[in-house]
Amino acid sequence: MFRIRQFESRVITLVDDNEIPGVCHEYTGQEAVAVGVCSALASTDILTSTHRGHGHVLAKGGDVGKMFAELLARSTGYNHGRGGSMHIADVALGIYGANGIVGAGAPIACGAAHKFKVAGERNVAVSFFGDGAINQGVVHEAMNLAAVWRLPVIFVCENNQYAVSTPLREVTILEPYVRAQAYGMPSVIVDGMDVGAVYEAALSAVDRARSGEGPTFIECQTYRYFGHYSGERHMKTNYRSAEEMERWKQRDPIDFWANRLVSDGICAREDLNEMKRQVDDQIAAGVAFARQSARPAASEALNYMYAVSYPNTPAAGAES
Ligand SMILES: Cc1ncc(C[n+]2csc(CCOP(=O)(O)OP(=O)(O)O)c2C)c(N)n1
Ligand SMILES: [Mg+2]
Repeated sequence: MFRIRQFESRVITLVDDNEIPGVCHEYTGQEAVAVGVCSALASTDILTSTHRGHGHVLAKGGDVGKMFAELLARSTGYNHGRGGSMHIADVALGIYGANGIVGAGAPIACGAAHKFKVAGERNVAVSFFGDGAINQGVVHEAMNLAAVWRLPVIFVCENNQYAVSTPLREVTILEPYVRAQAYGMPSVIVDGMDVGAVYEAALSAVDRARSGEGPTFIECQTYRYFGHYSGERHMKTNYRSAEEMERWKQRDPIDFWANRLVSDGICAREDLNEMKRQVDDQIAAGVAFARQSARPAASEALNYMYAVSYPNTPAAGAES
């Protein structure tokens, strides 16, 4: 969780300094969701992510250096510098892509889960999406099919209360987890600021999916500390009150668990501080790696545009 927190803090300064082209959607505040869910997964399980995807990638084992390199548009990045923040993927790690299209990860997760089922592989697919995505038709199509086909999918709705500046309650009848019940799958709501609660819910969903019982829906109540995207900090918005933001920060997922680990005698404060120092070193090394990596050459702009290695697809001869 602290690695995600520090990664995003560094992203903010790199965007402001124009080292990261474009914008990013920071995950700060929501760390317990990605970490709680991914801690319940095996390395062979997969996830689909969102426009706010850095936390999911890091929690599934993403490399800090390759992520910064992607954000800084370098050839050493996850997508060779072509994708940026909203397209980071690493199939080997089971990260089937961040995605700029709201809700688009849900059918992709179902497709992966269907493959697992057909191939007799006991893997699980997780689809992360926001509260805004619960009004996308494709998410409902995905939930229906996952239930009918009993696919090993976990739908994780990160309810951070807003889609851009629109409060969930203004555009959504019933809470997301209640809607999912209509598809005949177990559906729970958990405290998304408590990594333990998220982990417990994810663990039982994973058990269920792995044993062939089908999908589960988990709504995580959470909050993003910053704006919808990095540019919002320079805008005068007032859709969230200072009191509301402060109330959520009082329940900070990292502080809460750090205090709990220390008070339960599981680790000493000094151990946590040492862990934080190590994370800060990783972040600094990751940025240095990105900065010293080359940018793609203009002559290579068309590389990686088309896949030529898909089974039964004749190789086109050009580089994939
Ligand atoms: C299909 C589609 N519609 C609209 C958008 C524009 N858009 C990008 S993010 C976003 C809000 C998403 O809200 P939510 O799903 O709650 O995720 P959060 O940003 O809160 O993490 C919208 C409307 C989009 N990218 N894709
Ligand atoms: Mg939201």
